[in-house]
Amino acid sequence: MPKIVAARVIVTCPGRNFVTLKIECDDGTTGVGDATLNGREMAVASYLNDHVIPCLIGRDAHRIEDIWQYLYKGAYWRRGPVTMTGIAAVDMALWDIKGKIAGLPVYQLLGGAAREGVTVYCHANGSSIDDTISAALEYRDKGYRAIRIQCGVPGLPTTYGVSKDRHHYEPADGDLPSESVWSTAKYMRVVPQLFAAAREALGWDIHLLHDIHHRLTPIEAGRLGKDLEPYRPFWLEDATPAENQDAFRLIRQHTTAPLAVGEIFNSIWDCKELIENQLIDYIRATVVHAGGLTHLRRIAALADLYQIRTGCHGATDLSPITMAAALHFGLSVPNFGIQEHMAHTAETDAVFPHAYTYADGMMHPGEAPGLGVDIDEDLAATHEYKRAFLPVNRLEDGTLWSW
Ligand code: CS2
Ligand code: MG
Repeated sequence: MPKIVAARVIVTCPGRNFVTLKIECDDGTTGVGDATLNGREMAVASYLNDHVIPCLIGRDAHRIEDIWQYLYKGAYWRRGPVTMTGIAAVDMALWDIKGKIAGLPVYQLLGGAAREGVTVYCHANGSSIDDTISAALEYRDKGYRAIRIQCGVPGLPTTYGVSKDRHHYEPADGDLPSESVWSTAKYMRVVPQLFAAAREALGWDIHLLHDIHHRLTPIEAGRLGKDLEPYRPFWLEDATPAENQDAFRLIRQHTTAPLAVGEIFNSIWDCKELIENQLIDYIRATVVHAGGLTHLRRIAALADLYQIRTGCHGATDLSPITMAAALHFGLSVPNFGIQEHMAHTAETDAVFPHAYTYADGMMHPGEAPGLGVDIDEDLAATHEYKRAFLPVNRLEDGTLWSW
């Protein structure tokens, strides 16, 4: 059996922070896992270094499920983003090791390919509707069949999802949280105009997605869903904060616009009611924040009973290791919906050499044994950690609001 003999946490910042766990076995096999939690990176690094790694040494790396249960139940203080991101990193690294020893890409261990490739969606954004549409046309010409559209809101200096450099959107932008201003009324006026312009320019064969990013109340989300129905959105994401899962019942009563939620969920308990009551259409929980491949498969299996499909989070603050693991998952899971793909920068890709590829609106994890991704530790060491926070958001009267 491959015995775990060492594990280390690598923090690097090729333009943005990433936390990586590397596990080593007595036969020399290594595995990597993403442990990045945007804006709280060092909490996970400490959780792994101080509370997880000491418990891994000497264990059988093949016993993925037993180690998962040990780290979940053994912590006593169950769940939460830091704990579940730490467990996810261990889980990804152990699946990587198992695949390497078996000489198989991880998707083969998960049941083999259930489709030819993983359909992905990209992000088109702009400070104006015209800018957003021209970005979307560029992505369509690159073969994307699904495009998320986000535009600036007239009267607001900045807004979520609109980046300064058009292609790489990095929300963690300051040594302390920056502050942005929000107006639901101004936002609700511009989004239907954005969708009308997008349908005009792109036609009906492109899926259009939109991220509300937790900012509406349930009834406002119902209103926006109704306003957008004529434009057939593929999904409205994070329509309202989801701590109260039952709130989605209110949205459902007013609109048939498909709903996606879950990028900030860290366990099946965050979405059990949403799934069992069919209050959503896509579950966005992701490998790195929801306990790894082992737990994400459980969430997907429950969702499948209710005809809910996966739509995993895939922003640039999830490292290429998560991208790789998500593609192995997305290639094999029966109720796959769509995978988010925000391309990393060349600087990041250099630190994380990987086998996954993009072509014609789809991605594939490749055939390399394991996850097909690694970390160049020498290069990683040249990019020092730089504290960065996600912004906070306030209404125009100063009320603290969801970012
Ligand atoms: C967004 C993310 O990609 C998305 O759907 O919600 O960009 C999110 O804002 C970041 O991952 C937060 O770190
Ligand atoms: Mg989102």
